[in-house]
Amino acid sequence: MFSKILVANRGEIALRVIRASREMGIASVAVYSDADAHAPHVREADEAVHIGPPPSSESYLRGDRIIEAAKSVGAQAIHPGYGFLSEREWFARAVRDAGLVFIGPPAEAIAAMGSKTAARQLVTAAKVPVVPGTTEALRDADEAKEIAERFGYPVLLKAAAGGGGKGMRVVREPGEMQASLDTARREAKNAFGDDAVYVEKYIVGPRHVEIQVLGDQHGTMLSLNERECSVQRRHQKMIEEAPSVAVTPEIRRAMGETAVRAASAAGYYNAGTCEFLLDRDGKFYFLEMNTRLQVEHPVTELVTGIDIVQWQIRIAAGEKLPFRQQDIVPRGWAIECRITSEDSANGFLPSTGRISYLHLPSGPGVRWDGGIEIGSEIGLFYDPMLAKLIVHAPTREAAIERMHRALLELTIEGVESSRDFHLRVMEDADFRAGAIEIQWLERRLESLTHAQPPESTMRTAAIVAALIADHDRRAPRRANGTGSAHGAHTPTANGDAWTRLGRLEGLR
Ligand code: MV4
Repeated sequence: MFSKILVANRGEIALRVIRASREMGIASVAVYSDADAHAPHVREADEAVHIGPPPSSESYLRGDRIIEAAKSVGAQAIHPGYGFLSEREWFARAVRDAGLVFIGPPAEAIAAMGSKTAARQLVTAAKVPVVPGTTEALRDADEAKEIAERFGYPVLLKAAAGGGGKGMRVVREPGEMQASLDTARREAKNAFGDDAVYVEKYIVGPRHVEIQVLGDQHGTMLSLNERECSVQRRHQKMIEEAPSVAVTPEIRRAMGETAVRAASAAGYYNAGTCEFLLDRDGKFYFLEMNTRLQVEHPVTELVTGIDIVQWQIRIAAGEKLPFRQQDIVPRGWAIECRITSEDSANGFLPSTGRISYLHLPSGPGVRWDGGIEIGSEIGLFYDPMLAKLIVHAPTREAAIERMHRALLELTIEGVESSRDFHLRVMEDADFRAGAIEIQWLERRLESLTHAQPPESTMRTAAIVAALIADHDRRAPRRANGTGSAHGAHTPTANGDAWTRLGRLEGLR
């Protein structure tokens, strides 16, 4: 086993890896930019190395400096977290070439899944269902129309080099084809430097369900079951849960076996995720594989009881997985809310400032994976995700109530956050019924952000208003002559606010 690893990331995920290492008796080394000199991950690690100025292109994306840092402190392995260098084939290769271990999949597997069309071809050969479509880049609009006739409209034009929804265009009839193809090509060229576009049948109203896989270097590849990730906005996930209300035991088994086949076809090991679209008839289609640890891994950890990050480290060190597929027994329900410094009342505009007050939720079944503390400066250099609030409970209903309760306990001052947005979702009838698909949030955004404050805040406001009125009746402000018309009451023995709050129960 390693004695020291370097964590090539920042924020909550750096802390997550540092915690895993410490529990395993492994020393951790943080890296940091000038903007993060006082960040929690720097303090919590056993050592820290400065790697450059605030822009990530000059710090957290500088693979050369990070590898140099690892060598200088005698670390044997590098954990990339997510984002930044986590899915760069060249970095995984450079780490290996420097005589260090990349805590993740082999560079070849990152490459195999990196091109969406190449991945489609690879997994199709392994009998993995993909959305009906082509794998070859389109020549022109006439060819696209010919193919669309075969699958039937609507179809979706996608960037071959793509991912993340860039260069995607829905085409509903042949007359739109030329203009949509031109737009998709232009977007693809801008985003990926490659204007190759291909065509798929457009799946209407699907869910985004993904399978966590975990494989060792000795031929064991396991499915850790699904996560439901349909609550997303502009391809940014906001809420994830495990399991999914739409996944039956039959779908779970079939989807899990499919994900294992897809990963195995790429020569994969370590942790990875296969994304699927699940349609209304229970049919699923492989979309792409994410060759990294994902933000939402904690929901899987909570329902399976498996520490994915610790196993990533053990697998990288060459250990064998000691469990088999039948040992994976999910328990209860987990939900994660991504707490971002975004102003949901103003189009999710990024909010900046200094965290001036922070009260964290706790209690039964509550996990806080955060990267902030009082005094943290939230700027625009990095991702707006401040923390993840994750809950676990026996049932979905109990998990929603628990998340709602935990969000009520959470106070963040100094920047706007997505806390109120999440409260509203937990109070939403569609969400509570599990009636969600990938377009749900964007259709509901108006009512979830621009209406009144969340139900729970309105109740609290009503209680506070009643308390003030009650207080005014008891202690009229005689000094300025604006005392209550009711005049003074005799103070009661139990006149404290909490007792009075109890008597105002009717307002709840
Ligand atoms: C699709 C689709 C419907 N039909 N493909 C979006 C990002 C990229 N990874 C794939 N995406 C989609 N591909 C077909 N044939 C709908 C989406 C899609 C989506 C997928 C997952 C999560 C959120 C999404 C939001 C909009 C569209």
